[in-house]
Amino acid sequence: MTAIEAPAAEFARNGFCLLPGALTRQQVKSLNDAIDDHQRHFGGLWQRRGEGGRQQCVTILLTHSVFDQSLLNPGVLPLVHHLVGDELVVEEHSVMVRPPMDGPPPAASWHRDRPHNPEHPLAIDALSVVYYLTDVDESTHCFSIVPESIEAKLNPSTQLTCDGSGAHDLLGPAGTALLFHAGSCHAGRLRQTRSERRTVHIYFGLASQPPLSNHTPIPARLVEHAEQEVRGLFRRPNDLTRAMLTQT
Ligand SMILES: O=C(O)CCC(=O)C(=O)O
Repeated sequence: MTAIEAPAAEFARNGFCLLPGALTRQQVKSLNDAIDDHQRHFGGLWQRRGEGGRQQCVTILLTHSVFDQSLLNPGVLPLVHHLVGDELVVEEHSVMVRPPMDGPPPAASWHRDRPHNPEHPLAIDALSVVYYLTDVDESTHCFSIVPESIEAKLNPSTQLTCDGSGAHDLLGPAGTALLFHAGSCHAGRLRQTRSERRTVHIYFGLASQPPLSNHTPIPARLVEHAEQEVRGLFRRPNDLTRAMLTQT
């Protein structure tokens, strides 16, 4: 099996796969340092999103190009391309910080980010890559997902519920990448913990569809990148990116 076949088969079986060691320790450190720096200088750009104190920033690419490696990771991108296909484009990029929690955690909020796409061979409307930038284990907050096969997703008679039954908590050391089908049922599983959890969340989609959102402005250095393959990932910018690039 090639490096792509095993995780691709796992994705087809469960709607997600884990890639341990997708970022080196040095990369994890440089991204965490950049988050510290960003919070010091641009604290107002971190949205407080409730849900147990979740903080999220969608604009870190504008000031900290070190995050480009999360979008262009040669250990992850070929698998994403294999799963999504040639229409692959970047839709969103954000960094999430979940703070330590003193008291009992709120219940998990189970949801599907996107519908299934019957026109795509893997029912993909969007696919997400999450990087753990801190160690995630049974004592920390984690990402949790209900396994669901691509076959089930493509079968119109599948009864789709999303109450968290059968969910798997996805654990792994800092540097782990998690790929998940955005049509799958998932949630942040919060715990009473002394640890902060840091993650990068990326959504990839299809160039033939309208942008998923106007959350993330993509800087000119990526949209106008010297390498055609990289430019291709940003060839269908959202309205926010278009406005930013024409006005600046
Ligand atoms: O990683 C988490 O804590 C949950 C993220 C999530 O559910 C989402 O971004 O849709």
